[in-house]
Order: sequence, then C-alpha cells, then structure tokens
Amino acid sequence: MKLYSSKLAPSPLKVLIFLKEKAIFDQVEIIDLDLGKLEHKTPEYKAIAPNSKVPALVLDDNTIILETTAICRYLESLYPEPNLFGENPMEIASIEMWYSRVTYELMVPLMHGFRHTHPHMSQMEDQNQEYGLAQRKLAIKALDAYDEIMAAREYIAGERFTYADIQMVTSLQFLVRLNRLDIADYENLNDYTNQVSNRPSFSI
Ligand SMILES: N[C@@H](CCC(=O)N[C@@H](CS)C(=O)NCC(=O)O)C(=O)O
Repeated sequence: MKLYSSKLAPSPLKVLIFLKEKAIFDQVEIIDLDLGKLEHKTPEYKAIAPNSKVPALVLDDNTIILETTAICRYLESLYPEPNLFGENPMEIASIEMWYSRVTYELMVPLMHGFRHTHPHMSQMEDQNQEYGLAQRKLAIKALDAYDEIMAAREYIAGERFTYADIQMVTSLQFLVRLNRLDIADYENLNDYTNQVSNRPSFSI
C-alpha cells in the first residue's frame, strides 16, 4: 500500500496517526507531496486524485481510496484491533455523531476562517475575506461551546480514545493558531489536546 501524504497537512496526518494506533505504519509506503510547491496539482497526481487533495491510499492492485475517513474505515476493516470506530451499536453511533458534530461545528468554520483570510492560502483558495471572517467568528463560538463540553469528559465520544478524538485534536492543533487564536485561552480544550497529543501515535 502507498499513502500520498503531506507534511503539515491535517487530513493525511489523521491517517498517519491511525496507522500508528493500529501498529501498521511500517507496512505502508509514505509518499510526501509538497503542497506549497503544488505537487498535488500535477497531472501525475491528478490521475490518482482528480480533486488534487491528500491523502490518497493506493492499494497493491492499484485501487485508489480517497477521503481520510474512507481510508481509515478501510484500514479498520482490515485491522480491527485496537478498535477506533466503535464496538457496539451505541458506541458506533456516538463516535459517528461526535465525528460529524466536530467536523461541521468546529473544523469547517476553523478551516474556512483560515483558508479565506490567510495570505499563504491565496494560491489554493478563491478567497472571500468577508466570508472568512464570518467563519472565524463562528469558530470562536464553537470553541467556547466545545470548551464547556470538554469540562465534563476526557474523550469526545465516550470513555476511550477513538477516531472522533483524532478528528478533533488534529483540527484544534492545526487550525486554532492558523486563525490567530490561542488554544491556551480554552482551558478544557487545552488540557484535552495536550493529553491526547501525548499519545505516541501523535509524535510523527
Ligand atoms: N475531505 C478530504 C479533504 C482533504 C483535504 O482537504 N486535504 C488538504 C490537505 S489537509 C489538501 O489536499 N489541500 C490541497 C488543496 O486544497 O489544494 C479528506 O477528508 O480527505
């Protein structure tokens, strides 16, 4: 298997963490693309990922899987332990629910707040400053709400570390500061991010 990845990009990082959690990191060849040099926009890479996004997983028979969560679900089916997507109907629903909530309520506004306002993103995004600032405002509200949610829990989707934590912590680690915000201003989120990112799988 080959994984097209990129250093400093949160989506492929989720797959790298997932591979480490599953202890299969060494079974996958990692191909690093430099997004700053637009290596993901070449015709060769577009033949693999027509949307020019990383990550992409290429299987030994050349089948291609795009989308971070699709890749992780495929790996979870092949390597079920340790379980990261839920072991019973309620847990599966809870992980899916928190994954979706974190994605749409927290990650998307943080991402658009960054992509539409940061000068470095002008070559990758058709920027709309007004939209970006409105998204940043929404992100600040979401950070307050999630800081309260994390006051009462150690992990986002239940009693243990799951895929929903990978989604949440990578989003916070990357996107908060890119919106010129400081995670230290959110005590519970800060503690949660520090605790989860101390896992060996996060030291990549
Ligand atoms: N929905 C995709 C999003 C992937 C994505 O946005 N990847 C970013 C890096 S984190 C990318 O390739 N950006 C390049 C670009 O937008 O031109 C997934 O979950 O895999």
